[in-house]
Amino acid sequence: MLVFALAANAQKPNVIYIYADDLGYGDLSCYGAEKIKTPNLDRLAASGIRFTDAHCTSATCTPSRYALMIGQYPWRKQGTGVLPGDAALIIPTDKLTLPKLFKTAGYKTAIVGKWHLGLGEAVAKDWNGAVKPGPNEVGFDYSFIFPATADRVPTVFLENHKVVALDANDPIAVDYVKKVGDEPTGKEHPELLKLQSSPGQGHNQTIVNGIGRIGYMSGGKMARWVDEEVSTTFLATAQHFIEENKSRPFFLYFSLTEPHVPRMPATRFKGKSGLGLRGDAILQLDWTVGEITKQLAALGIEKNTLIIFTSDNGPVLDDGYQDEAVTRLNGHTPAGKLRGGKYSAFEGGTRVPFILSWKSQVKPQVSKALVSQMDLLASFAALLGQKVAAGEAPDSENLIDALTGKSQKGRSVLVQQGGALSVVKDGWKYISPSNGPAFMKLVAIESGSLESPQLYNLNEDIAEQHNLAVKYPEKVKELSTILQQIKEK
Ligand code: NG6
Ligand code: CA
Repeated sequence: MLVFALAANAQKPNVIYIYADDLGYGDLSCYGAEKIKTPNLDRLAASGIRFTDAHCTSATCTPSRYALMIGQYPWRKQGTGVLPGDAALIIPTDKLTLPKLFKTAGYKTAIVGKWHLGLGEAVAKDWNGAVKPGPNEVGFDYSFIFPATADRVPTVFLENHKVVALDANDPIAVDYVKKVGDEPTGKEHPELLKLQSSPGQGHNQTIVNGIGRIGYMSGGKMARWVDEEVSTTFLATAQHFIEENKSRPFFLYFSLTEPHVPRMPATRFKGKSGLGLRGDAILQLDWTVGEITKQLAALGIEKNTLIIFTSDNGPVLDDGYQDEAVTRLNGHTPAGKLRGGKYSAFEGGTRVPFILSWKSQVKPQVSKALVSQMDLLASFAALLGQKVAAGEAPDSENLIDALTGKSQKGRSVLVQQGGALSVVKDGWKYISPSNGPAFMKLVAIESGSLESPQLYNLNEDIAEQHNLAVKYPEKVKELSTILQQIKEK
């Protein structure tokens, strides 16, 4: 087996991990989308490797990000589901993390963008002081984040430990149980909204920038973001970090908010895609990636910068707001040929775009290797000659050869987390039996839940149309046993 590692005296690559939020397997033109054009990402893909079987660990955000950070299946730990905006930090501060690995290897590390892994020691916390522990305590030298999701309060940025532009005379209070302050909510005053929430999906508590949010906040009026500026704020901050660190190796976790709800891109993108605000947000995302690659070229560091672009879970259309994602879809297929989407145990939940470009080392190609974002920790450790101590990153596999296109061999086994857990091996996928509705009405996505086992042959049936469980009971037994063994590990 080859194991690609940098020579001791070789120049270390800069690494930029760009994480889209809820972008589907079929949302980019390089992955087959015909109703939307993403030229910057297409160029990135053409310059490197486009993976066709790459996965986030889970069909929602928090667990996927948890696994990326510490190289462990998130379902091994309680409390790794979608977090409210006031949750405490769920990443242990004494564990090896992806940014710590880079730090030990001599990198300057930063996160810019969505965090969604909790902040502070407890739910109750003072947003007006130093909010910690958080990203800086788990390995990032610099952080510029929003705490949870764009649809959750507090709708503010934090730079390192502090809320940006906070006025001491207007302190912030946050509550997810009861209303704080006396501002009108989306529920009480829908006429104040510029984007209506979807019936039955909440998103109707505190109103910020004409949009009802999940959760209540008061104060911090100066500090509240304007949705149309969020993405460009992250871009400018990311570019500043790149500029400042152009002469040494850096690791940037650039965590975008597109196309998660509320989709409210900069005004110049509104109406541009013809697919409603979701499509417009994807155009903004593509433009953002283009701005980064342009900057790298201008600084003369594009050849030795390794860029990974991927997504934290599959796509959803109506995720809480009436933003025309459904009504103006125009035949676009966000999950491509895959069944299901966000929240789902079907492939649409966790199989996501994954592009890796590293011009000085990696030849353009398409790779079918089965890879997980959780594997980046062990893989970068191998590349950089770093040790992973026993007990750290237990589920992360060293796939550096597959990731750099030296081999097409990825993982032999992968567990996927939709609602139910699935296991994939040699192109066979077993979805464990689970209760719960097969169709999630509010978001109009098939959950993949069924009370009996499901078995699909992904090599012949990527759309998971033919449940072969009854036909191949031996296969079901083999895979359910493997899943059980991994769970008990
Ligand atoms: C769901 C929200 C959805 C979105 C999601 C998290 C409701 C009804 N829906 O609970 O709008 O915020 O959580 O998305 O509240 S994620 O990409 O961060 O996982
Ligand atoms: Ca997400």
